[in-house]
Amino acid sequence: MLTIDAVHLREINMPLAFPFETSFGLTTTRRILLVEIESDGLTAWGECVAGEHPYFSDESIDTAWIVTETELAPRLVGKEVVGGGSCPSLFCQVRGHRMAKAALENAVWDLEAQKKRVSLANLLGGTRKVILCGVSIGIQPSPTVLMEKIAEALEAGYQRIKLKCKPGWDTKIFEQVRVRWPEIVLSCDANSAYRIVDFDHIAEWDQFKMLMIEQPLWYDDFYFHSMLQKRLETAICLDESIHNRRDALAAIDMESCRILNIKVGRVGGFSEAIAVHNAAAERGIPVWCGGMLETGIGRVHNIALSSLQNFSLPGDVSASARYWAEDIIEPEVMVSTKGEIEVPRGIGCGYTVLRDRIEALTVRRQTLRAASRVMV
Ligand code: OSB
Ligand code: MG
Repeated sequence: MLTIDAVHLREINMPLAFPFETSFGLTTTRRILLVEIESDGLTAWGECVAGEHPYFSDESIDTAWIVTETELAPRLVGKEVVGGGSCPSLFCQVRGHRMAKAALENAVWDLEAQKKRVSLANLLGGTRKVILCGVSIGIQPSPTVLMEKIAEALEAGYQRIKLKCKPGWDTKIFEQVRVRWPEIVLSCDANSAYRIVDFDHIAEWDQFKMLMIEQPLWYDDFYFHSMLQKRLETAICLDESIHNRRDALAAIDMESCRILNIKVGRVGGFSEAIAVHNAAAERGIPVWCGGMLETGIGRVHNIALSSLQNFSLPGDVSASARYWAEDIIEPEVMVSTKGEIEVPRGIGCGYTVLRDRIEALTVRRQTLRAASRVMV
């Protein structure tokens, strides 16, 4: 059993090493909610992947902060829990707010791994020794800059290139990339930038033999994706639409997609991420681990998750240096020249969290402690 003695919330501000542009906007600096949970002298961290604005999902760092402070952390402090798997039932009265829930749940899994003296990957049921890495390349100021970014990533060894796209930054770009690199594993991610009138336009992309087209239509849609999938040779991959195992089952059953992107924050924590993974595995649907421009804390949790067997396609989990001048963990996440990250075998998440660096980046904080402990 784990006794949850305290939950600490903090917001850190960190500039990205390179601005990141998607069809829904440009990110240059990240405001990030970190949670730290104390239990019997052990401590573990979690990262909330909600953005500054509710553009990717309906959560933002500010909604996550208030829900964590007023609803979620009070359901955890002072409790005795078996482990990370206990969190969904503690939190289930609160609807939605999955990214806020995931930050806490994932930290509890990390605590459980430390307590049992096993690696987090092991505790989650992971068997892979290395994970397969791709990159997600944002919309760039010009095609020339994009081509340089792709060349760099390929030279570094990344196994798959994903291009962010939107109307006006799509067919012509894919064409140029394919002329220069006819054979690379290529995909694109529209973050919901297209509509039914664009079906013919999207169908033209079959010629580029991409591994997948990620979330081309509405962020909450299954039905029209299934209509589009019928028109395409290329697989559709859903990201935004999938919030839980039932969504995955519906999407697979309706043939809305042939591949799933799993983001642990988007589905509310490791328990649901494993459930989505297993549902997909049982139905022969490959999955890969998405990214949300995480710091090292969220990144190492993504590495542990990606060690599950059905994460058979390269994910968006890449080296720390692609995001940060200095990460907040040690060592930084490194990718081999084969485009792989080694799954740490050490106890817990297998990396050291750099508290001093986090301290220097902190702009607000809050501690919730079990009432009975405050009095002694
Ligand atoms: O749709 O996968 C996405 C980043 C922020 C929000 C949504 C997405 C992304 C990425 C970047 O594609 C993935 C990463 O490198 O962390
Ligand atoms: Mg995506």
